[in-house]
Amino acid sequence: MIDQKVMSSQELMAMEDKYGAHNYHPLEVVLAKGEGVHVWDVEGKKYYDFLSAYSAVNQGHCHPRIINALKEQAEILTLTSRAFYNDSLGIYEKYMSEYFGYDKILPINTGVEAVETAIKLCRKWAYEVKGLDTNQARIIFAKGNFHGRTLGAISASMDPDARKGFGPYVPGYDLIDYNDLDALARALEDPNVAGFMVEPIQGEAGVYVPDDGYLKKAAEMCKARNVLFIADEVQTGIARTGKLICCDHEGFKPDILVLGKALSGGVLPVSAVLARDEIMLTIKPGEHGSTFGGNPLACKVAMAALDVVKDEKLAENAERLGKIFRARMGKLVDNSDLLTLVRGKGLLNAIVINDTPESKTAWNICLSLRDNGLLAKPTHGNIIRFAPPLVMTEEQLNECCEIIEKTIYEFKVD
Ligand code: IF1
Repeated sequence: MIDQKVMSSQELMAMEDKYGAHNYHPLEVVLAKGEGVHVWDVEGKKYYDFLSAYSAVNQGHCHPRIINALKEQAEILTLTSRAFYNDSLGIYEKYMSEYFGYDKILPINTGVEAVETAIKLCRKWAYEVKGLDTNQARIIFAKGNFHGRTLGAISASMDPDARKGFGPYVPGYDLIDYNDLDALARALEDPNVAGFMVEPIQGEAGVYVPDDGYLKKAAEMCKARNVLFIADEVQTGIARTGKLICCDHEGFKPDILVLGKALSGGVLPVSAVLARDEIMLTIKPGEHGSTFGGNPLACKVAMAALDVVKDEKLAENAERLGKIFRARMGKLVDNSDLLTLVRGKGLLNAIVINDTPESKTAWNICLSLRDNGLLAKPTHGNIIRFAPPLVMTEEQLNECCEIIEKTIYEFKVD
């Protein structure tokens, strides 16, 4: 066993570089502890976490109620596989069905597995209920999407980094412009279209918020064509945007709802697909699953994580603090040549830097933010995403705004 206490950040980063695959380029900070809205690095420096593990830690780091649920269940039963029943799964499924208002849930692990599940479910429904000919089903995706890293997900991607060198890709996909109802109408003319999968806000694309009413209208257009509207709420779901799920802002329910990340408060990979019986019951025993999906530990952790969301009114807090944050960042945009705009919903926000996507400006601003005690990460070159844990107080948010303002005002472009 290596004694971690004597290792510096530099040594730990060098170790990752030498022994780990180079599929990431992290910001240079080595985290060793988290609590609520804060994380600490190996040297003991404290930071505000403005990424929240890409919105998996909405409930804050190491939330005591979630960690208690983890500890309690970990000593009793962790995994049985789905070869047998277990005493937590049914309780969790009922809880999820009532919490989100769907007939059924299919429990799985990572976000992208839930995305894959939704795609398979949509195809199965297309053949068994909609009545399409074998292998003819098509699914529409929006350009700029991010749905994960499997072949099924990257086949829908246009991002060369995510895609290039990994072909051949999964067929049966159509891509249309995001936030473009005319493009959707044209794509829906193909009678073989079975589903439209979309993020209610495109996270990776740079927190791109569509026009008010776009999602609801898109869902109505799908319904009129007997096409399933599939919402990938892996990032936008679980209170992040100021409502339980982002589609709630427009008061409609997707046919298939895909959830992940904060379903466990960032404690374990827990994801889920929710749908009504007509869709969910098209998948029969043996046709889909995973060893860990629906394990008792995940079930107990997820229920605790969702209890926290309700009891601590995290959606309401995200809605309220998000407005304060955007108002304050809006003023900063007006007063600084370095920024062009702020956008977002709830506590999923981004600022756009007044520079080319190829420039290092956003990255360098994130390094300065880090030095000033706040961690955020650029996305798509010149955009910085701001997504703190939703347990933040107004006082803490104001302190964070001061850090961001100070950093921007003092920043010198190379
Ligand atoms: C990485 C981004 C966030 C997602 C949506 C499915 C998944 C994700 C809408 C898959 C995952 C992640 C994964 C992470 C980077 C990240 C990300 F920057 F790429 F866009 F969050 F903003 N649907 N998003 O956002 O979920 O299988 O990862 O659990 O390092 O790839 P997963």
